[in-house]
Amino acid sequence: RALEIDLRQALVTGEFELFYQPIVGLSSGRVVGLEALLRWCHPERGLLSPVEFVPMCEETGLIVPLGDWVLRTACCEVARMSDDISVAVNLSPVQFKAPGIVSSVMQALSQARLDPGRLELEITESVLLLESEDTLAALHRLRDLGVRISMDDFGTGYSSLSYLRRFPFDRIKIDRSFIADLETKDDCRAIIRAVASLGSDLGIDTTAEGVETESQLKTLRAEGLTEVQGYLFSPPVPRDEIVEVLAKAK
Ligand code: G
Ligand code: G
Ligand code: MN
Ligand code: NA
Repeated sequence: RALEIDLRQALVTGEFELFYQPIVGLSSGRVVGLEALLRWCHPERGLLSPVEFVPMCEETGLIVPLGDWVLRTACCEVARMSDDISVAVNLSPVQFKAPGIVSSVMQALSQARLDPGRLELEITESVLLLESEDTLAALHRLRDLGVRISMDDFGTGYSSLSYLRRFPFDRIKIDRSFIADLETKDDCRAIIRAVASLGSDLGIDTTAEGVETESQLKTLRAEGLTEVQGYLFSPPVPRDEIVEVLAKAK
C-alpha cells in the first residue's frame, strides 16, 4: 500500500509536525495548557489530519514509533515555551498493547527536562475497554510519575461511568458533540451539568471541547466546568503561531 510506504518514509524524513490548541481556564480566563495535535505535511497531498493516517499507523504498528516521536516532540517544544504551561498528548490504545509506554514517557520527560506535572496523557474509553491488568498497571505507573491522565471524548463510548471507577482520572474532556448541541437540545445542558458536578465532587477537572460561540461559553461557565477549548479561542496552530497566541493572551 502506497500510504504505508509513505508513512514509514515520513518518520525518517521528518514530515510530521505538531499543531497546538490552547486550553483556557474558566476561573482565570488564561491559557493553562495546550493540546498537541499531529499533522502530516505530505509532499504531494499537503497537510493531512490524523483521521486520514492514524488508523493505518495503528494497523501496521507504526503508531508506536510515531507516538514516541509525538511524546518527545511535545515535551521538548513545550519545555522551551515560556511559563509553566502544560501539554496534553493523545495516546492510541495500540500504544498500550505494546510494552514500553511507561519508559517511553519517562524518556520523553527526562530528555526535555519537563516537570511530569506538565504532561497530560489523553486516552479514550477504548483503552480501558481492553480490560487488561497490564494497561491499568501502566496507567497507575504513569500517574505515580506525576503525569496527569485525561479521559478524552467523554460521552461517546458505552459505559463511561464505570471507567471512572476503574481508574482515577485527573480530567474529563466532554466530547464536542455535546457542546455543538447545547443550544438546540435541552438534554445536552443537563448532561454537562451532571458531569461538572461529578467532576467537582470527585476532584476531577472538567473540560468542554469544541467551544465555538460566546453563548456556548456563557452556558458552560454557568454550569461550572473548569476549562474550555475550541475555535472560539483558537484552532490548532503550528508551534510558531502558538507562541504568538500565548503572548497575546497575557
Ligand atoms: O486535530 P484533529 O481534529 O484533526 O484530530 C483528529 C483526531 O486525531 C482526534 O481524535 C485526535 O484525538 C486524534 N489525534 C490527534 N493527534 C494525535 C496523536 O498524536 N496521536 C493519536 N493517536 N491521535 C491523535
Ligand atoms: O478526539 P480529540 O478530542 O482529541 O480531537 C480534537 C479534535 O477537535 C481536533 O481534530 C481539533 O482540530 C478539533 N477541534 C478543536 N476545536 C474545535 C472546535 O471548536 N470545533 C470543531 N468542530 N472541532 C474542533
Ligand atoms: Mn484529545
Ligand atoms: Na476529545
